Amino acid sequence: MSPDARPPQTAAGHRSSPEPPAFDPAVTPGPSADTGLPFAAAEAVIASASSIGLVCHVNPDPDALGSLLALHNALVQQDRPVTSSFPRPFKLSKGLAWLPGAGEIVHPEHFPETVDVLVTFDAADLERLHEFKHHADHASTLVVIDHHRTNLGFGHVNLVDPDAASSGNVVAALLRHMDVKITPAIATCLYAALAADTGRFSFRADASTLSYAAWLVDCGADSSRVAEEIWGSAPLGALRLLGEVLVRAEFESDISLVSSYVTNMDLVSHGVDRSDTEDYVENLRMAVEAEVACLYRELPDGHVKVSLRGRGRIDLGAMAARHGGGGHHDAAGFTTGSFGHARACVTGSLAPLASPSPSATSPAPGIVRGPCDT
Ligand SMILES: [Mn+2]
Repeated sequence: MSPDARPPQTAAGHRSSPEPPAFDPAVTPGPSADTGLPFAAAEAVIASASSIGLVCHVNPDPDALGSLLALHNALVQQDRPVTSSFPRPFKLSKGLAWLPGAGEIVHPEHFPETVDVLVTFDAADLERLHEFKHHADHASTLVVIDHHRTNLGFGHVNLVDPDAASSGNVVAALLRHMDVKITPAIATCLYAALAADTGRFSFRADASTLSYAAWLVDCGADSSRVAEEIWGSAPLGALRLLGEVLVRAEFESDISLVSSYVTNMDLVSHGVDRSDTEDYVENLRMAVEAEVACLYRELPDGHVKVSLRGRGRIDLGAMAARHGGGGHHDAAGFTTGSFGHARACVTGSLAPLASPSPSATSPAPGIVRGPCDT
């Protein structure tokens, strides 16, 4: 964004204004007109659609749900024919169910068989949409909104920006093109998306991200409630189980891995919903001894979901992709058949990175501590 593109500051840009501040491209990051993304095409197909479906990936996180709800609320505001959903098990954690518009999301069985335009959020590929893959295959126009580097653009119109801090940033840019008034409800959804995908402003937290966050708060985003509901609250059983998971943590120094696990029986014995364990891996990631943190979680069908977190020196997104999953450089995951196989996949992928080079005494790439190259 060139500084020259900054529009004249208006009264609407000040906090004392009763109106939301103008969308300021100088402080609103994410894709802008000069990134070449087809915002005009997305706007046109949405404007002319006879029915619009919005879906995000399975087990929505705050970015998936927040980016979906931001556009959902905007389209409701414009009286557009929109229906929103996400795949089974169709369960939101308590920390997300309060987000504005969440109560209007319909169960997959009530989603129209076909829609004119289907918009997907934060899903790097069709598989992440589960049963909505069918709808994606049959929609007259498929619009893909995402920021995963592994997203190759599976839609007719692809708003995919790997440099965007969250999928919500891409939605914000689209809303700007659509000239949508950013209400407190929309701002809160976009803020939740941004806060989550920056690790609560721990990474990708450059000046433009923080300016964008401030702009959302100016627009009425309830930043305190986002912090309290999503990260500041948990059922006691979930905290007790987290304690057990941390006590179980193992450290394998040769591959610089800290790992632990959650079984279905753990959930039963503590009365915990699976969605309440989504962030456990973030606690493991804090272990300063390890380059990689890994949490294995058993799924109802006995498969195991592997969540990986890193410190910048190993491309976990690429590693997860080799096992049929995906994600970002420092946060990725995949699903596989059993605890034993999951563990073999992870340790087998890390071992070559940890082995000393046969021709040199220097540490192997990927494990060496040094300047982060990401
Ligand atoms: Mn995301």
